[in-house]
Amino acid sequence: MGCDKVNIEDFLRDCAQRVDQFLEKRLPVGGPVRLQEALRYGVIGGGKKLRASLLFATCEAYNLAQEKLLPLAGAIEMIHSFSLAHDDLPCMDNDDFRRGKPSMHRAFGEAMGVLAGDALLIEGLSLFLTDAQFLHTFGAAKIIEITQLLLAALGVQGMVGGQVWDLEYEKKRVTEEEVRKIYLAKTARFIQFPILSGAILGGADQKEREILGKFGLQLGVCFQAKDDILDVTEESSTLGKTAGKDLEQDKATLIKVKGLQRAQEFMWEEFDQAVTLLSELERPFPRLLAVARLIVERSH
Ligand code: GRG
Repeated sequence: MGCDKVNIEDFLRDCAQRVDQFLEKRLPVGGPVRLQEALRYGVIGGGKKLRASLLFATCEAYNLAQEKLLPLAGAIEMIHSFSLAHDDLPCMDNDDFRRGKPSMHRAFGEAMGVLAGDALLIEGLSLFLTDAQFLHTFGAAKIIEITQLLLAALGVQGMVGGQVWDLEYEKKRVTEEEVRKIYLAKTARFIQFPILSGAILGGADQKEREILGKFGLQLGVCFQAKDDILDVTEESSTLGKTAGKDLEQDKATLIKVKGLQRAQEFMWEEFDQAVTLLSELERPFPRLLAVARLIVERSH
């Protein structure tokens, strides 16, 4: 299947629409109305839905229909949106804008920013773990395995630990190795998750898991490098969030260590290595490669 730029942009748009439609039906009802509104605000109709698209793209290589994956795709986007709601809080990166609109705590107040984030995480986990059809399709063993992978990607050696380092390294001298350590924990393990969990659900063998796992981490490093590059090269209006924050807060980024041009070269070298890794596999992953390329070529 050809995956040119036009194709892949259509693919991403379709994925985002499908996940949004699913979440419209499946976000929790009951409980405080204001909380329900905050959950919708946090996850529906905004964001690129790149992580859900990585899941669908990987699973396409295993002939797994998107329909069957929606509970996991929705969960991934809810959990991602939770991390953004908390990341924007005044006690974290203190950002007023996200996805072209006021960030969660600016729209709903700080307490709700915390609580809606909590609910997005918990209800996100619940979305796929309590879905009878999903459990029946993939079986308990695979679902326990991907849940363990997800928890590891989010925990002390994953996103939470990475966020702690991100805050600790503000305004400090930092090396390339330290930046890589932060990128891997804060971002890359959760970019790896949709790829590796998709492979597990698809029945990948050991070699495929190993290579897709390495590919996912390298792509995750590229993703964060690109995010940091965009922070200095694009306008807030293009990004939908406040540009130039990394410099303002003196964050530990590759650009701080290497400068813009060498950071860009580094990202492309990492990307080329990731593509080479995939070429070691007999099974082709054209859609995954196309989404990966879009991640490094995107403008927001
Ligand atoms: C308790 C698991 C847990 C986490 C809390 C707040 C926090 C700790 C971690 C923050 C992690 C974070 C926000 C990392 C940055 C990753 C990043 C560059 C996100 C932007 O992703 P895009 O561009 O956003 O895919 P859209 O808006 O398109 O969805």
